[in-house]
Parts: sequence; structure tokens; C-alpha cells
Amino acid sequence: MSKLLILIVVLVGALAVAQVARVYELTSRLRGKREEDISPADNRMNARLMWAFLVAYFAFFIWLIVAYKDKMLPVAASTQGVETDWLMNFNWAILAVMFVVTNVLLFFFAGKYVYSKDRRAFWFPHNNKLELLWTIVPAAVLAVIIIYGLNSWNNITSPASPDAVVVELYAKQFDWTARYPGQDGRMGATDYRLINGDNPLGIVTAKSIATRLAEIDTEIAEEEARLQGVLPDDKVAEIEDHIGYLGRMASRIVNLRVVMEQDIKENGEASTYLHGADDVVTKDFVLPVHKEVDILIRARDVIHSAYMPHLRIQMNAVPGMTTHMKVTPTITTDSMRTHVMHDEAFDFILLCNKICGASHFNMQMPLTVVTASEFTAWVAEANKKPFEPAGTQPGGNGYFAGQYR
Ligand SMILES: [Cu+2]
Repeated sequence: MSKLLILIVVLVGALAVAQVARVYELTSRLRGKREEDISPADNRMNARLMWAFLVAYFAFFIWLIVAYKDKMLPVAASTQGVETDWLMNFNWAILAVMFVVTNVLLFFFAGKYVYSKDRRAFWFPHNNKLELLWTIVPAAVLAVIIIYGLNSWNNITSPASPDAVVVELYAKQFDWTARYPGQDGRMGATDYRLINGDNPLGIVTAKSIATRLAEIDTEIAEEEARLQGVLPDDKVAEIEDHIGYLGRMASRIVNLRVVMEQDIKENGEASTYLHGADDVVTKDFVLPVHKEVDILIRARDVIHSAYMPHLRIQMNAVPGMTTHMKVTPTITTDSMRTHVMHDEAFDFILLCNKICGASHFNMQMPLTVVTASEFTAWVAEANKKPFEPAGTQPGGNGYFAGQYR
């Protein structure tokens, strides 16, 4: 209601201003004044207003910086973040100088060179030296920014060192899941066709393949049972379509199994298909301090973006490919709480920074940065709950065994 009132007041105010302007225009016309006749007094007032605006404009600009200072991010908590901050501040410094110089000149000159009938405008068509200056200086500054930026980008995206900690972040609408490589220190292969309730990341193992085939087998059996009932034609067509789809899915999974078996035969222990069972799939995102971390990023459905503002790192999560970025955290969560934020509830955060759907705003996961020894202990504990505990047998009832093998 109050919003409506404000809207009405604003509208009525605008109407009033329009009417006053119209009255002024009509009286001017009655006095025989033409619209383009502007009195020296008017000109002087506009010139003074230019200066007044200049002062108000910069006062507001400085007030903004002071008032919102505490809304800025705290100190960067990774080595890459320090570099990114330097680059950002370097850009801001250049922008600030250009902003102040150009705006002061613009409004100061607009006020100073108010119309005077004794003064002629100076005709200044061309100057090679000036042209060169304002081409070469910005080009040189841009080159420095781009070369420095490319260098930082390469530092973040180049291959990680072999002893880096590896963690995978898996994005889907609308949450994150982390995966650690488990006891063997290697990530297992994944395939989206194996995704189900127990295997949210589609990790490929002999067992997960058998389980998924059995699941599809059950689904087909259920659909076939539905066909036994009395159904309208369109429903029958729909179910037959679905059965066809499930069959194609199953034969692709059988292909995957062939590829897996071939890979294991060729590469033996080195095959990525042998490293998935001990992977740790978790909602706890924990990283060690002062150690290089290689973050692998995948997405299930649409493009998301893994963003850790306190570490100043971000990378898109793209369906169908694995992106990665390196980060070396430099401050633990505990130190952030006691020494930086003075807030016992503070947590680092992983956010989705790509508008990916209705609940995008809530797509986040806390990140805990711990000391090296705490991390070792955490990993040991996490490894006790692998994706597939040792000794479990491949599931499935063998429906496809005869059909596809
Ligand atoms: Cu998202």
C-alpha cells in the first residue's frame, strides 16, 4: 500500500513539473522569446551547477567507498587468490586514475568555458603526437594487464604437480558432491549412464555396471507387465518407446563393460576402471592448508560454476567434460575464525556462480581448510567409507548376461 502511495506521489510530482515547464514555455512565448535564446544568467547558472555536480559526484563516490568497505571480501586465503587480488587492484588503480582525471576535466571545463560572446572556440582538428600518445599508452597498459592476467590464468589451470591433493566437485541442480580418490590415491572412471540413487556420480566398477543393468532389467520387466493390462493405444506406444529406450541404454552400458574389460586387459592395474571402488563420495568438502590441490569439476545437467570467493577461485562446471583448477589454501578455517573474521560461525564456502535454475541461490557447500595432520586424519577416517566396501559381490540377476554377452 505504501509503495502504491509513493508511486502516486512520484507520478503526481512528475506531472506538476511538466505543467510548470509548460507554463514557463507559454509565458516565454507570450513575451516574444524564442526557445533557443538563452540568457547569460541561465548559462552562468548551468556552469555553476556543473561545478556543484562535480563536487557532489565525488563526495558520493568517496562516501560509497567508505560506507561499503566492510562489505568487501576479507584477505585472500590462497596463493592464487593473492595473485588475483594484485591483478584486480592493479586494474582498479588504473581505472580510478582515469575516472578521476576524465570526470574532473569534463565537469570543470564545462563550467569554466561558459558561453562568452567575446570568445571564439579554438579549432583543433588534428595532432599526430597526441594521437600516438593516446594510442600507445592504453595499448601498453592493456598489454601489461593481459600478459599478467594470462600468466595468472596459466598458473591456475596448468597441470598440477603429481603429489597434489586431488578432489572432484560434482555439480547438479541444485547441490554439490565431493569425491576423494580413496586408499589408492587415484580417481576411478565415471559414466553418466550408471548414475542412480546409490551411485550419484556414476562411478564405473564391475559391480556398479551389474547393478545398473539389473535395475534396468527390473524396469523393463515392470513396463512389460504394464503392457499386459488393457490400455489405450497411445499409452501402449508410450510404454513401448520407454522399453526401447531402456534397451538401448542397457546395450550401451554393455558396450561400456566391453570397453572397461579391454582397458583392464591392456593397462592392468593402471586402468582407471580399477580405481573407483575405494573412492570416497561425500558431502564434506575438506582441504589441507599450504598444499597444492587439484580440483576436478564436473556437472550432470547444465553449466554450473564452482566459486570459492575467499580463495578467489572459480571455474565452470560443464556437462560432458572435466574442468580443473589448482589452488593452494593459505589460511585454515580456524585461523579465519579467530584472527580474520572474529566470528566462530565463519566457514569458507563453495558457491554455484552460474544462474542454473530456480534453486541456484541455494546451491552451496561449506569448505573446511585444516592443517596437514588434521587432513591426514580426516582422509583416513573418510577412507573407511568407500564407494564400494571391499568384499561386496556384483549385483544383478543376469537378465542381460545371456542377451548381450
Ligand atoms: Cu548451479
